[in-house]
Amino acid sequence: MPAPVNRLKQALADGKQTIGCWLVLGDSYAAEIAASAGFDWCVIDNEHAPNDLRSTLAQLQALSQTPNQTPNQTSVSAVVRPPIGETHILKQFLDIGCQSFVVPMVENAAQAAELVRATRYPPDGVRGVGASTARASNFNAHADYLHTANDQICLFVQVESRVGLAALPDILAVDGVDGVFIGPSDLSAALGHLGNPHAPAVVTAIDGALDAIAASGKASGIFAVDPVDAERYLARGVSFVAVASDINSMTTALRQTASRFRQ
Ligand code: 3PY
Ligand code: MG
Repeated sequence: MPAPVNRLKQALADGKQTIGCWLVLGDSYAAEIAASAGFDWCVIDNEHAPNDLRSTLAQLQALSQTPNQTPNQTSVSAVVRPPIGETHILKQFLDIGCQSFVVPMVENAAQAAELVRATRYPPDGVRGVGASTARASNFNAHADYLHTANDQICLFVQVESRVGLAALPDILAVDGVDGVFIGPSDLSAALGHLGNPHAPAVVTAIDGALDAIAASGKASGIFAVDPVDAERYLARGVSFVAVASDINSMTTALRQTASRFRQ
């Protein structure tokens, strides 16, 4: 049996637009709730959330076992954001069964190419071989895993700095990079507008980057939990839009309820 088909990679290659939820509570109960809500994917965030390998594993298990609210009741696609794009860190996430990644702070083509190699077995890459004892191969039940795993990797690199923006054309040319994800928070800080991703200069930079990604034929992604932003990016054709986060949904709902009944 081959490696599981990566439905997110397939959807993006088919030019579909997808929506997802960012998981920052670091909790498999919350992941289960998000998984059933009807998103195409959930990102388990190890950069800005209290996650580690074990909490990520628990969330991957929750996501894979929860049918979503779409008509065909498939499970949601799981994506991991590592804290940083290091080969040994990606290796661990790969072995616990993650096939899709959003890697923060990628600033040049060499770094992007290194990430492609980190996520592929030789001869295409440098991924260490230990899948026979790993969840990734369903504990060796996927007998053809080693020879099919490379084809099912979906890799987004994040561009969210001045240097990264300048290198965007080179990054987009890297074979094996499926898409580029824009981080509005870090990008606004890099452009001198810390905390203000709606500053005109930031919006112009984001729109220019999204145009360049679209022209390359690769998938574009962005974090946009403000619904007005999300609608704008979806209308622009962005293919991987984070329209929610578990913490944002929880804080918004709880604060609204508390304030309504306190009056
Ligand atoms: C950013 O906005 O900087 C991000 O990385 C989105 O999570
Ligand atoms: Mg960021």
